[in-house]
Amino acid sequence: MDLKAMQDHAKNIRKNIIKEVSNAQSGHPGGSLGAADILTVLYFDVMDFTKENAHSLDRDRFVLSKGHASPLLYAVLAEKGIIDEAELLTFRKLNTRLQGHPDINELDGIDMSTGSLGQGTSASVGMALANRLDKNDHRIYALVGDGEAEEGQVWEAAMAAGHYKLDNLCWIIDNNGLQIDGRCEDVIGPEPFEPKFEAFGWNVMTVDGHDYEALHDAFEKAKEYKGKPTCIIAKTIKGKGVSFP
Ligand SMILES: Cc1ncc(C[n+]2csc(CCOP(=O)(O)OP(=O)(O)O)c2C)c(N)n1
Ligand SMILES: [Mg+2]
Repeated sequence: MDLKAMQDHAKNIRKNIIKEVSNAQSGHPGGSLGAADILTVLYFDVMDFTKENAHSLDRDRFVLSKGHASPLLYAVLAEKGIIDEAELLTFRKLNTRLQGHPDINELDGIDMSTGSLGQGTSASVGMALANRLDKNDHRIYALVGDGEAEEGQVWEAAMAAGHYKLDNLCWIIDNNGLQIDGRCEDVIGPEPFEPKFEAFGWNVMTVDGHDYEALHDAFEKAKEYKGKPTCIIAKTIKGKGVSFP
């Protein structure tokens, strides 16, 4: 993995997140910035996803289950050359393709409409099951918020994925300890994640969500792991990369 290239991509992505949200005067910067390193590694190191194959289903797919982090997904798609950087300034404007929450009908690189927390997790399970039935050996990834994991649907989806032994499915929990109303542990504490996912039949790893090598290794191990879905608990800092609150 080219560390310098990863850092450069992540820096551009973070700059564009700030541009999108400040231009719209609306949106979720903290949860977007904090997950920027995870998506950088996924899109520039791990996933089979290019401008050329973006239109196809015969590639790895990604569900932004924490759909409020749409500025991050759009910035990644700009960095991949799927959309022009200039279009990022239409974020949250009337009639834009870059809605406040991702719309699968708008762009090739949006693999599921999300925004209602919890729903993307179930969708990712369905996509992984469908790939198995279709004998398509591409993988399904989903980014799940830790606050999102307070939704019951997440655990129903987790139970199904464990039951069906979906080893083509990889969730990443963006474990920043915070949700919109404060600290997750003060709202409905969803932790500890490791024993819960293990009990639901998952292969579980915990990594520093800003360490490119650690993320790379975890994703590679997940690819090799057979017989269970993988959940990567990524410890992150919400708003990482900017010095102002
Ligand atoms: C079903 C549902 N309930 C409430 C919301 C409003 N909401 C948007 S972001 C958010 C907090 C999510 O926290 P977390 O998943 O930890 O993501 P982070 O903000 O840390 O990125 C909430 C409650 C929503 N989008 N969907
Ligand atoms: Mg959170």
